[in-house]
Amino acid sequence: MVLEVDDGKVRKSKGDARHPANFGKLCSKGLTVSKTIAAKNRLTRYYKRLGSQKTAMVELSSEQALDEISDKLSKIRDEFGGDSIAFYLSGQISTEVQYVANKLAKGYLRSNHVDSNSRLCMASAAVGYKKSFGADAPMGSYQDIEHADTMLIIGSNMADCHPILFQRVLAQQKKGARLIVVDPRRTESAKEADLYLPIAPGRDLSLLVGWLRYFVEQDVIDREFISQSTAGWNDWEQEITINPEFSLEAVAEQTGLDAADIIKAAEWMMAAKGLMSFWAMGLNQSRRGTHMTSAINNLHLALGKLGTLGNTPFSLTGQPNAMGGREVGYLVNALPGQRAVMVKEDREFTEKIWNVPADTIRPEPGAHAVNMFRKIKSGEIKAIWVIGTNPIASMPNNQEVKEAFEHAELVIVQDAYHPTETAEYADYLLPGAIWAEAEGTMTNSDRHVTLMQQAVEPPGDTTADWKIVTEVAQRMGYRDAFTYQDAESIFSEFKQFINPLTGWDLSGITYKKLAQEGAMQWPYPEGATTGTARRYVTETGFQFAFPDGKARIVQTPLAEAPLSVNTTYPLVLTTGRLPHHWHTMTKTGQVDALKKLNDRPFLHIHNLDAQKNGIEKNDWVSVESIHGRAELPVLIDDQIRPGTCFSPIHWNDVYGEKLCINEATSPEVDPYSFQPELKYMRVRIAKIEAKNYRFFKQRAETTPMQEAYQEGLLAGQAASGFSVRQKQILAEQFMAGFRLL
Ligand SMILES: Nc1nc2c(c(=O)[nH]1)N[C@H]1C(S)=C(S)[C@@H](COP(=O)(O)OP(=O)(O)OC[C@H]3O[C@@H](n4cnc5c(=O)[nH]c(N)nc54)[C@H](O)[C@@H]3O)O[C@H]1N2
Ligand SMILES: Nc1nc2c(c(=O)[nH]1)N[C@H]1C(S)=C(S)[C@@H](COP(=O)(O)OP(=O)(O)OC[C@H]3O[C@@H](n4cnc5c(=O)[nH]c(N)nc54)[C@H](O)[C@@H]3O)O[C@H]1N2
Ligand SMILES: [Mo]
Repeated sequence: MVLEVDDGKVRKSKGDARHPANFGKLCSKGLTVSKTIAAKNRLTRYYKRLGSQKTAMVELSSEQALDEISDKLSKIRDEFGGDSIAFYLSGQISTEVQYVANKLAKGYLRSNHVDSNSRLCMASAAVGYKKSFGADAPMGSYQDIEHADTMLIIGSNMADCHPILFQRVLAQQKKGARLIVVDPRRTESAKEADLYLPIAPGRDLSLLVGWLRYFVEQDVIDREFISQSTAGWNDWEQEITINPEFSLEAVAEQTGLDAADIIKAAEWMMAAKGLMSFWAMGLNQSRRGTHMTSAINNLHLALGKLGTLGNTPFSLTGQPNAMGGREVGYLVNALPGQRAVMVKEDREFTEKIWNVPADTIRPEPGAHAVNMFRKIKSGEIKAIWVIGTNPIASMPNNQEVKEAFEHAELVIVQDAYHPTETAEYADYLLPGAIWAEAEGTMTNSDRHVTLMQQAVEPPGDTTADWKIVTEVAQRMGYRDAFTYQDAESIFSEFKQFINPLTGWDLSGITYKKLAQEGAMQWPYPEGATTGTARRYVTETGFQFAFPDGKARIVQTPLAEAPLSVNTTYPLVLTTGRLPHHWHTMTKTGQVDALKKLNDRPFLHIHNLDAQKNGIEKNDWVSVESIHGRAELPVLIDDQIRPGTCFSPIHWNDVYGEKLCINEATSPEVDPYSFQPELKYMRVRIAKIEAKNYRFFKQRAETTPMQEAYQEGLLAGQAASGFSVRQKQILAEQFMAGFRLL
């Protein structure tokens, strides 16, 4: 993104034409970023709470806050051990702060309780990749889109959640590529599909394995590739061909899809010269999430459609820097450079760079997010430091998380905006500078590292997030290990973690080159002149990140089925995003244009389910699971599967009691990735008395913003590969919003 700065303020944002992800195009959230940087709700001072949780907070100086926090953390460390301190981090903060927080915890406090909101997001894809290819992160690139002739989007609403990338998909479709979309809702992505499969929620694994069996039956397996470059095929082939669960009839029955459509999609994939598969939360946020990634990888391996132009499985990363976090190792089992705490050599390697004695790093993984909050509740973990995420709103079954925070001895929340749901529970609130106000790097879905340059001064007392963490670490007695001149010195230390097995290598990347040349794609070894678009491909063939160089055909049985609906809980609740808001809306909730474009929360239900429950337009309903209940206005139409309901995740406690859908979601986790099943919960609904919430008050004077928004949106559209229909939708949405302004 390029920011136009005038008089110390960001006036306008535009895309960076050089950037290989967007080539200069921005979505509505990017176009209005000047509003969120200067929003009235920025947290600009340090605060502490004198009384119990939810009472008023008082301002204090940064020095005093940092001294007090360091004292309190040191006392807890000395009395209960460093592993009574936990960190909950985010894919929305820089690689540099992720790195220093992880180093402080695992290397100095000897606590492996470092997890992040990536546990709710990318954990299943990350583990799935490791199981298939030996290492995390996609092997292909965005640029494969321009070479694909068949694209599968399964469990992602790319049109709304990766809108700029979706424009590239649509542009390729215009050139003749076929698009298959699998989603229980007829989303904006589904509407563009050449083949739309309205799957029953939670059943994608049947479909994916069913397709694999069909490939076997049609005799299109790339036997040469399988025998040279993979291991484990024969057993799985045998199992899927004899197991009746994977017959076409059984798969059609399980998924609620037409057998003819299942076959049509398979035929298109078989015939493809370039096959790209995209997936996101519709698959990851499931108790079978890891298996789903493996199953998609299996399809590509079986057909030998990977590692060449336009052929790759490609998991879409949600947050701006979740990939950086995965590289840094900000999950409970990981260490920098795609290493693991369980592996002795990895610990030794890390201990050397961190300059700590042998056996400092503990070999057992810490507690993953859901368990971390449970351990806080039980008192095993005493202190938690949250940076750049809002778990009271975004964790499943959030009542449990609230109880955890109530039990904690010390809650530190480092955020850039206020209020947030989580800040209500903080003992200390620390103001982090956001990306435009401090230097740092982020890595995107396709392994491009981008430098965030400082464009404006951070407001008030806000400080770079990494600086806050290192200031506390220094005060806790680790001065030598945490004295960094600037963000780049952290990056330089991180670069030493080159991993020859996985190919993770940033050694050729410097801040200077990033500033001069733009984003750089890893693996990018020292001396290289370009990045690596396709991993695991060598002159002599494929070299996956296992010692024998072979990819693994991972068996993905249908165990761990989601619980079927019953008479008490007859509907399946799924959750997700709207195009114009970002998560818990600390940013987008401040931008008038966006507020008007998506103006209220809702529970989306099918006409038939509305009828069955005596619910009509403008009614409010309670949506209730065994865990809890939310209360929402309804949206009724035929664009969702009967039996399934959907709620966006954006409106939470700050906007009103019982709006938070995570009061009702499931804390069940995938057994390999420990990612919660946020896309599937059995619920019942009932009409309740309508509430008269005014979600967004209308405002009078917004003219300059209207203009900027209109200008930006239209410029974005003009430059894009939108279809005529897509443009119409946007224009209508925009006009609807514009009229309200
Ligand atoms: N506008 C906007 N864009 C965003 C974000 C945002 O907050 N707002 N957040 C970013 C982040 S962090 C992320 S992780 C990504 C998420 O990007 P996506 O994963 O694309 O978004 P979601 O809306 O969470 O879910 C995607 C789709 O999964 C479908 N789904 C639900 N259950 C199932 C199922 O069982 N099977 C299948 N096949 N589909 C199912 C839902 O109907 C939904 O359309 O978006 C990123 N981009
Ligand atoms: N039911 C349900 N729940 C979900 C999901 C779902 O699909 N369904 N999706 C899950 C997924 S994929 C994700 S990624 C999570 C997202 O959930 P969260 O991470 O909790 O959501 P955000 O609103 O993005 O929270 C980011 C916080 O960081 C603050 N912040 C922003 N920039 C900075 C910065 O530079 N520094 C600091 N210190 N703070 C900053 C923001 O103000 C905000 O409070 O939600 C998860 N929860
Ligand atoms: Mo995410």
